[in-house]
Amino acid sequence: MRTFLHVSDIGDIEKALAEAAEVKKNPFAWQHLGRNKTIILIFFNSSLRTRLSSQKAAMNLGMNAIVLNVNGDSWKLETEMGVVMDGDKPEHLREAIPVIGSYCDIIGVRSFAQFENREFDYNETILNQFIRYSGKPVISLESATVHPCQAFADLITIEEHKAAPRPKVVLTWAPHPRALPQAVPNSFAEWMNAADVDFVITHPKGYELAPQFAGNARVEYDQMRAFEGADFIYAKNWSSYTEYGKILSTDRSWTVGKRQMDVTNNAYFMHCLPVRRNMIVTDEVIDSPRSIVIPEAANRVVSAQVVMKRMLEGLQN
Ligand code: AN0
Ligand code: CP
Repeated sequence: MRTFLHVSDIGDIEKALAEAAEVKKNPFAWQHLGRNKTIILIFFNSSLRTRLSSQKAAMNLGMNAIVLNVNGDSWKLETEMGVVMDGDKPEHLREAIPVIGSYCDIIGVRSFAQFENREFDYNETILNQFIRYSGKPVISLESATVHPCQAFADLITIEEHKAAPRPKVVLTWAPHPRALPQAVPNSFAEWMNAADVDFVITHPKGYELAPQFAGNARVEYDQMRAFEGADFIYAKNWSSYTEYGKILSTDRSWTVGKRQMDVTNNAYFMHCLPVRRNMIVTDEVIDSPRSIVIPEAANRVVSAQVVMKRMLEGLQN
């Protein structure tokens, strides 16, 4: 595996889930793969889970992990090509990336959507420069349009908790005071469309996801109808794709509470975290025994470890 952005990068889903179960059961069994290998994790944006779970996954594999916070610890990096660098950024990605590549075997990059230009974001301009100029395998740790480590962990969590062979999974938009990226819902939709689940997306009009991610998923604009009989509720805020980066609604009736959960099939509640309580979800729901947000976050180590393991195996050949 040379890149990890899309569900297609993981290949056969059943095989990936079986490998995840194996890695979870025996996390230290592949330490030989990471011996004398280094991963560099680059963060252009904040993180709690991704930076800790990626480091833990690397350690489980016997790898060294180096973390760089671009906006705190290093030179600020220019990302646009062809600009006169007379601003506040003393170094260009074009040099920084091959330099980083020369110090490591695998690179992970977190670089959120910037919301200035949809084409710049949806072309994954920054991540693609890492892929092109580093010469190393690259993992998206949430880039402009995708968060595949999260979606893979979500799929593992659904697999572990499902009671029916083909559960009903509902992705619901929920209100939030700030404009958030579409990366998490994009990847969740992409992975659920590929998995063996009955997948429904619900959101107010204007929050349609990009077609390449929404695929053929059923979209239901009535949240209560979407929730009927659901086995898993996956809440997330995102800003508009069509009116790019805009907040079109702050309707608090979309906050996931007991009213909506009561029409489900005693559904589990999921969220990638960080979550704003009583905006996205009520205390009552997130504190209930059906909330699986903590095991979901714990599975971030497992998904990251499967991805890194496959990349290390690729380096052996
Ligand atoms: C980010 C987002 O919505 O993409 C990260 C989620 C993993 N969330 C916030 O910025 C609050
Ligand atoms: N879910 C997730 O990626 O969390 P962080 O932003 O804390 O890494």
